[in-house]
Amino acid sequence: MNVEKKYIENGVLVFSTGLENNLRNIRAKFTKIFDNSARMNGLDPIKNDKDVAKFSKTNHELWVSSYDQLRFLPEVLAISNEQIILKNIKKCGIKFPVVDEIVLRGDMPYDDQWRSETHQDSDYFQGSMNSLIVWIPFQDIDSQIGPLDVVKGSHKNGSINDQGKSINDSEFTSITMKLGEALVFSQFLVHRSGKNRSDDIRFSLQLRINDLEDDEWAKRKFFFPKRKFVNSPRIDFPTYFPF
Ligand SMILES: O=C(O)CCC(=O)C(=O)O
Repeated sequence: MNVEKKYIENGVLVFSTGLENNLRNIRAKFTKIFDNSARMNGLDPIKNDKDVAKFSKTNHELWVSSYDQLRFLPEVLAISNEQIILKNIKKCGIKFPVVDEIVLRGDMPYDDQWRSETHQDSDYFQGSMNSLIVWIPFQDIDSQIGPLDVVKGSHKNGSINDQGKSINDSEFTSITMKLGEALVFSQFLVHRSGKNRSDDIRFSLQLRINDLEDDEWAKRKFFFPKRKFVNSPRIDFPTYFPF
């Protein structure tokens, strides 16, 4: 298989998806989700990022409940099946992709508590050796809104555990991006979140991809750390057919 040289060298690859309009529409829908939830709970309408950020402070629990639904929009789930995404993850060595997890982040302006500090994703995946992440922003990513910071070439050392914490700031490259671009990075790449110092929310999608053709992973019986899930809580709620 011909794996893209740049990806092998850097552990990271940026490509254009042509999905700008789709991503713009999805981002507008995020605001609508918060707006619906606010209005259906007797609160003021939510019209823009500023309102969403305020909502996160004034009604945090309700805000989280909406936030948790963003990634389940059919349009978001469908992104993982876009031909342009499949073509580019193939270029990065994935032969038989499965989506291990879909994460949707909404980093509020100046809200640093949810930033991911320096880490590698391999420790959480434990899947195929060629596992990778497709990172897709829902707006431009400039230095103000907080690019993803990566240490190019760091993937070549495999899992480095605690050594990562001693990596110097000067070794990181901040990846600025335009709406419509996607970033692929190896699960072994050392990276961290940038800080959002803009007035806008930094919405981004992370598709975590494993490869069913990896025989090493197959021999580990497609190890899947999240298999051991907890019993989901049960609550009392009204039960009626709504139509
Ligand atoms: O989007 C970010 O700021 C961090 C994402 C990240 O660390 C990850 O996907 O592993």
